[in-house]
Amino acid sequence: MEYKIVMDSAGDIHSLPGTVPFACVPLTISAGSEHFVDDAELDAVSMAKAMRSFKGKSGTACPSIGAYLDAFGDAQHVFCITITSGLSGSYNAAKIAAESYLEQYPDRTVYVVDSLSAGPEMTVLAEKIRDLIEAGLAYEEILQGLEDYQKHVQLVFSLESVMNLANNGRLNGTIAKIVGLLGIRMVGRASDVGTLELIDKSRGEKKAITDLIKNMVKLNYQGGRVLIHHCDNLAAAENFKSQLLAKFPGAAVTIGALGGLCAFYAEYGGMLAAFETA
Ligand code: X90
Repeated sequence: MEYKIVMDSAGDIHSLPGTVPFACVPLTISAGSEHFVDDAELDAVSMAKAMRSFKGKSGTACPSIGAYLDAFGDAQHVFCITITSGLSGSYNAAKIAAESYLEQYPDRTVYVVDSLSAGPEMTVLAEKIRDLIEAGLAYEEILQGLEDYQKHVQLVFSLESVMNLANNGRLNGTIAKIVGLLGIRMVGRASDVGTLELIDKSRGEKKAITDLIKNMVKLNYQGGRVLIHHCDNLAAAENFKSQLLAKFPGAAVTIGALGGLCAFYAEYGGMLAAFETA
């Protein structure tokens, strides 16, 4: 086996279509004494629904170094994508796993990619790496192609509640107090250092979608590919998609589901969108 793509479960996919071997390394979510492994069996929507009325302590944990090592398996060249190092220890665990893998197998390579993002942006990075591999490019060209692509992809999101983010220290508490009140949503983006940046406090879903598109355009969206992931909010995702298409008729816009980790933090109704800029 020449290449393998490994990604933590914040990337929202458990398998990757195509010819390149893929493994998803799960994060875990806990609510009181209950533990959820974010694997293909987890029902992210039911979990997010149940979380809305859960009053106890809840949180998440990143994958262990050992879990990454197991996922690397016996691959010659590993590409490993993690959720932003600005919010999680996953990148660090992957880097340590990579060092130990290379100590054991000095002739192999592991390239760990800090996505500086989450969800659909991680998905499109995995797809890009797969496409570069399938195109038969040399290793250095794959790295270059990936680096170029990362400069032209961004993440925006609309969240109905940010309680789980705030309670787990991933977001400034003053934002948390406003979001959710009177239907106010947090419209934001993944910042350049991989943290949550507030862009707009939008009242109602319609306004949130208008604001998402307005901000995508400000960030230099000109009709490139968009991947929308949502937590049981297909109506909003479809609405978002049709408004994008009205403005950018040729755009390739696809819709998918948030995985467990992102559903926990983006919460029920949350929506994340990765988009390619010019
Ligand atoms: O290590 C861990 O336990 C995982 C911690 C993850 C914390 C944040 C996850 C955010 C998921 C929420 C909206 C978009 C975020 C933008 C990323 C910069 C999704």
